Amino acid sequence: MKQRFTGLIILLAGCFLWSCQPQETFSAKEIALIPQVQKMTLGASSFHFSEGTTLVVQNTEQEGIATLFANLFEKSAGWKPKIVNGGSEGSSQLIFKTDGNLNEEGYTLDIKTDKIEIKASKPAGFFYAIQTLRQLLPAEVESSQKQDKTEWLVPVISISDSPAFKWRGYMLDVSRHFFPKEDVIQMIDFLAIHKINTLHLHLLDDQGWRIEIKKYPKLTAIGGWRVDREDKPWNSRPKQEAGEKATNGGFYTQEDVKEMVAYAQKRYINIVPEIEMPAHVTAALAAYPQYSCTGGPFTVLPGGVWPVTDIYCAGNDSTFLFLQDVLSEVIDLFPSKYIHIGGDEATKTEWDKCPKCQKRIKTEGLKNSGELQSYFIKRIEKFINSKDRVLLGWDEILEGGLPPKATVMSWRGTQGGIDAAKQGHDVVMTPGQPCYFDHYQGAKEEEPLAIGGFNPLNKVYEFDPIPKELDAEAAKHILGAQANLWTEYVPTFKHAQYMTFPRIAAMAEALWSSKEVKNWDDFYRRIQTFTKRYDQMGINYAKSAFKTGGKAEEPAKK
Ligand code: TNX
Repeated sequence: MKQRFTGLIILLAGCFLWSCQPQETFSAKEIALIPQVQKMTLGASSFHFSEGTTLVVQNTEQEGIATLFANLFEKSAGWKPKIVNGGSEGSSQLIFKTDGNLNEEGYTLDIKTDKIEIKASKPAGFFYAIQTLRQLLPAEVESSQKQDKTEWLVPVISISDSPAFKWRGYMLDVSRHFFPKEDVIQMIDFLAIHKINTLHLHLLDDQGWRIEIKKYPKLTAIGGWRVDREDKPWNSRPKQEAGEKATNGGFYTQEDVKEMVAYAQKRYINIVPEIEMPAHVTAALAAYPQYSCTGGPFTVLPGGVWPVTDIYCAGNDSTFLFLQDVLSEVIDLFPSKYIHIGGDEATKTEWDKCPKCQKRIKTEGLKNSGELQSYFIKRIEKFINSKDRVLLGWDEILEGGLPPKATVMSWRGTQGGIDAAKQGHDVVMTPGQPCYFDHYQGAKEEEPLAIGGFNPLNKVYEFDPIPKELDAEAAKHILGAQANLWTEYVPTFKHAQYMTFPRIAAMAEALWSSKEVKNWDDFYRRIQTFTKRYDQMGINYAKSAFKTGGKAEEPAKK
């Protein structure tokens, strides 16, 4: 009897200890990391995050990363792990250790039952280790409400990881529809968990100028606003009439920009500003018509325009002085090495008629207005280079000869990228198929109105940024790729999320994970688990991908 009693006590004590220190073992199926990591070995048992866990860092950069991680627990767990800078080793610790042998953005993550060690050579690597760790925690960690029933466990696991491509981008068009600072900041959060490291902001177009330029206040006072024709289809919106008030729009103040840039930097995301030229600039010309060939007048367009003929005058030196002033302010605001100058879709009807442009063609010994565009971009490149930055432009900048140090963004298929890489220029691949996220992702009849096209989840996943036409040497010039969300048909931020997720997860894996670890069926399993995180984060993702196995049928042609 006594023996039985002792046995019962031991059993109860055991249960008690068990409930204090859960030792759950994870199965491989429960793990859903996106993008997939390079190498992982899953062990038995788990590490338990609790109020007593400390994050041990060595410097202020690591401290910044640790703080973001600790903050995750604040709302969902109701407590925060402590952070110590330079503390000694003890139990229940997450330890940051610098390891100079690891490459730029790479890291290792080693989870044991009593401690976690992360190693990286640079802060970005630590940030990515933390994103992986975050994805190993229960999805509830992302919740803004207290989760009383959740045990904060992560599996015993050993991971080593680094990205395949260094440009892992996403472009948001904030001109066709304006998304205020708060939306951009939220998007930065959503992108960061996917290890996306570049946010390209398309800051102006015919339908709106979105960045405050102190020297030219009319750019936003006039160029930032258009008449509201949101009730009409994009391509049949009548222009502003005399006396009509422009009420639709908005812009970022320079303070907003600083805030967005700093927020992104803390999440290892570089914001690349795009200042379009010489076309897609009606919003600028509405404010300063003197920089056009005709002198205007112009109004900010409430909808589509084709072809784009109202462009900057290339014969007028004051146009270049204006653009240099604008670029100077932009360069002061954005630390990005790359400054995007657009360069796409300029129809040169006005240049062909303009005496100043014709004079420029003669004096510069150019053949035609095609070469005049090349002159324009090369002249701007000189200025950008003088500020120690690199010019980036859409693939039209190849026409008439590339500026000597330019990087090319290939959007009209892959040919521009192939040609530029063969000429020894760096390239970012954004071919319409499958990188344009304004295209449909499911059967047309079941999706919100989109611009056209068809880029379902599996096509994005299968994307290889390196075109087969390139040999190993030229392939080195492919920096990576980018998903582009043009917003003619995307009027709200909720809708922007719908077009972006889950496709950005597929793009993130196409850019981070090596071919050896990529596997569509496995990704498709993981993304379905991963969306639990989206739910907790409040991301409005397209569920349509899951109705069709991610491989929706081509929408019926009407
Ligand atoms: C082409 S991509 C454009 C944009 C449109 C987009 C719509 C590029 C450089 N120019 O102006 O918004 O197509 O898909």
